[in-house]
Amino acid sequence: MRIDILTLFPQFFHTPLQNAIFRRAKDKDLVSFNVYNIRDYTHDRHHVVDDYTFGGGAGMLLKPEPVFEALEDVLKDRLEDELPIPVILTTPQGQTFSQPLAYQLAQHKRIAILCGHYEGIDDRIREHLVTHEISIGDYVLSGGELPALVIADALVRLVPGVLGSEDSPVTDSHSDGLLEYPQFTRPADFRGWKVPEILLSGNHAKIAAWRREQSILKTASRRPDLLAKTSLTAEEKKFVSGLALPQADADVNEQSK
Ligand code: 6GU
Repeated sequence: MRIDILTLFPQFFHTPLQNAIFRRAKDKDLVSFNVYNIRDYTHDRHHVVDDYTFGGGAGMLLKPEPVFEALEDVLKDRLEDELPIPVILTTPQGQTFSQPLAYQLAQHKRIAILCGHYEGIDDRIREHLVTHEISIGDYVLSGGELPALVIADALVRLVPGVLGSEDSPVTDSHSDGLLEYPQFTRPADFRGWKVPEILLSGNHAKIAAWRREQSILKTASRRPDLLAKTSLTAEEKKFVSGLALPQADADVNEQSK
């Protein structure tokens, strides 16, 4: 996979892209990253990338010319018969990023991410250049660089081979629509807090059943919205409808402690 990032702050990406998951993906030659400075695509002496809003109003907008030129340059070696390359704009007005959207985008060999900035962008960029507008949640950030890294992280870890098989994305929270079950490592008794007995039993069927139940309990108490969208067996549905949720909450919700 190739990820092209267009930004006014290329330095922002240098350290993150050299570490952790990004580094792993690059070292294995599974993903490549290119960061482009939109300012390099201006032609005036002062490299101006923003301008006033027609019709008045506070704040400056990202001008269309450097963004179009940058993206046309980045996409110029696209083969005619290739699928259209998703061009993602990070914006609080976009659709909320999610694991299903991450899976969908991770199917592409290439994507480009345009980091939103200033008070906004000239709407012709959004209308004629961008294919996906994505927000990472209902809060306001100063720029689209962190969202771009968030999106890139979520995609990169889905590229086959980036993660080891032990930490397969299939068991992640959200990948089956449920939150992850609690996990423990040694010691089995830490300061008197014991690991659930069943996990030491060696009975894999029972452990799998316990984990599934814990996932359902946690999702029911913390994210009933997710649970409503998940496919459960008839037996699991009965289990959920029998839950006294405030009590289930006390069992699994660490935040209440
Ligand atoms: Cl993608 N951009 C900005 N500026 N703020 C956000 C966001 C994006 N997603 C959540 N808040």
